[in-house]
Amino acid sequence: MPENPAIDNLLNETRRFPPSKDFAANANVTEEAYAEADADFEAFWAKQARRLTWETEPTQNLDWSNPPFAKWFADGKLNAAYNCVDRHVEAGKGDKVAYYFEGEPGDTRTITYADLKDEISRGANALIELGVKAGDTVAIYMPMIPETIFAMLSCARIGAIHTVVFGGFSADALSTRIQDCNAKVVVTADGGYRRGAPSALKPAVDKALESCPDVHTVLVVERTKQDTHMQDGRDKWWHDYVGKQSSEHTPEAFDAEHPLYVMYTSGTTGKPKGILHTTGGYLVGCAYTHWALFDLKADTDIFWTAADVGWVTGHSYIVYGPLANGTTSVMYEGTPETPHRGRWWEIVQKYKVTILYCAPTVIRTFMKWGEEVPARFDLTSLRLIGSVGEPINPEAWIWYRRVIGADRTPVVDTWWQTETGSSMIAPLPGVTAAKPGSAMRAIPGIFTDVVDDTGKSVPNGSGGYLVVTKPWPSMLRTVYGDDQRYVDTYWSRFKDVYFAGDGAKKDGDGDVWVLGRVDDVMNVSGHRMSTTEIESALVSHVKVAEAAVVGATDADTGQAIVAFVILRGELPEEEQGPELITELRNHVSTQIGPIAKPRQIMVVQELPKTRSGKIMRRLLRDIAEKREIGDVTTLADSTVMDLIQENLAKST
Ligand code: 6R9
Repeated sequence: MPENPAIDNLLNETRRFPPSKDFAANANVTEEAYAEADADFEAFWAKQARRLTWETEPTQNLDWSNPPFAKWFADGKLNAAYNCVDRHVEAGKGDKVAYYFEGEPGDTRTITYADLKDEISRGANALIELGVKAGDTVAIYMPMIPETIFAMLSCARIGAIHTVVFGGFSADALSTRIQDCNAKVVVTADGGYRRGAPSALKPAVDKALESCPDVHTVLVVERTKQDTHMQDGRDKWWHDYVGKQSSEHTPEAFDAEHPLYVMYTSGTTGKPKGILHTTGGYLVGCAYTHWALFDLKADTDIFWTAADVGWVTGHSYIVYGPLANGTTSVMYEGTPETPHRGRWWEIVQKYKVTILYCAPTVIRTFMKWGEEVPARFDLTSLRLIGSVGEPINPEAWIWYRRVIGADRTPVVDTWWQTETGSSMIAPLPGVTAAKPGSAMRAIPGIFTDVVDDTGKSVPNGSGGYLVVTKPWPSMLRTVYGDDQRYVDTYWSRFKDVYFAGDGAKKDGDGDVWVLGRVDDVMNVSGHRMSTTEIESALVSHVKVAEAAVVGATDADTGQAIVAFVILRGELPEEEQGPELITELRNHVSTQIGPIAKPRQIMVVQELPKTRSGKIMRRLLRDIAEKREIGDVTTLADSTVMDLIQENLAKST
């Protein structure tokens, strides 16, 4: 169980925030939805499937004949891009804005649904000309610009599987992912804008492709116009190659279970898992939750998910959910403090954003910057604000509602994962009297529980492991190319239920308080990283013999990476100073990406291990969080902890 002494204080939280009468009276979803879904959850989801336009309407709902491999709506056929774009144009909404794009340097673009249809038709034609076929994979390594979305939907349109690799990841991370999913085409850009300056992407692609001989084409979007090396015969400018294509393309319908995308996420071992989502069920999950949890009024709302498209939150709530629902969204390229700390609030004011969805880590940053910053802007357009990525602590929740939501808007804290595809546990904005810090309860059609070590449901007031007890449409279908890993990771810990890897508590009312990961996956600013991945990077440095990494509670980033390293014996004292620590931090950054840079690295002589050789990270976390050391009885050598502490006392 995750040890989290703060949780008992959390559970004493007594503040309640019901929706206003007005909000409740006009809400999309009422309390009856729970009972309706409980009575027949398959019928409930079959009804939600009617939100989409099917070329062949499904007559089947859930096929669970081969658990844990689910099929949903399997005899239905549809095209995801048609559902996101063409059908809105056909319904006379071609002039409706799909995205207001705001570049970091202040450049803007307005993209209508008709524009989107032309762009993705050209993209589809380009991919076809390059020989990409339904079922092939295309890797997308991009900044936050509209072409990222065009590329994703161009793939979806022809039934190709996209895999978007977060632009902050390193060349190594990119090449591993390209190899794992066997992509032969990569879409990238010269660079993007980050903190007021162009930041190159293409060099990382060039480096990654040194170990990916199967990639025959790289399409390069021109964004920053910086000097860019183009390899003859392999690299093509997007504006030349895609730009010359016809904007006519008729989308073909695919089976509901046709793969839509793979998104890589950290696992407990170093190798990332390729989470596979398929077309019909995934889109149903995104469309329903986007409509229900954000109380979406497609005709009037201006929706903004302030997250990267390279995170699942971007896939589901910048791209697929909002577009399936015909929404107008804002897309912002850069960081919140460029060129000033009020940039987000300026954007809310400028576009009259009505719904904002972001992560607790950035809310905590805004708290640090002070409420006088948002106070300078008109935020009265906001009517609902959401949170995702990690547990939101009550102070941040209250601040978010009071300062950003004018003490008026519902705050919708949504628990979900790359694997779940769409939101699972959240308040219903027009129904729930929300508690700050709790994601509340499973939404209609989703069934979760908190269980003990033996898989038994715990009583209210107790903690345990968070599980999902019934299949759901947007669930992952497998780990790409590794069915066994899918079974082992998610369906083997407990019988017949999905193991989410999170610890949680039920309060006295049965509402859920998510505590965080129970495995060795850390959550830093909403990004998941495995301890093993970072340890491998550290150990790959010539001066490091061994490394152990833990996530320590951090007021800003949720968790922060703290590393313990054992140096190689031959290193003289004078070479073990601050320069070495900086060198190691930078090394991790180039190996994995800046987000993986440890906050702190401590040099130690020994690491605490069990008899079977497993590092006991729990104990290192005690040190990192400056707590009394917990139980050491399962250590192979119980004096190791004393040694580490003596060692650290000397060096600080
Ligand atoms: C969407 C997303 C999933 C992990 C998940 C949990 C944590 C996400 C949360 C939350 C508490 C919330 N998490 N939302 N914890 N409250 N509202 O974040 O996907 O990147 O796969 O991470 O994030 O630990 O298991 P992903």
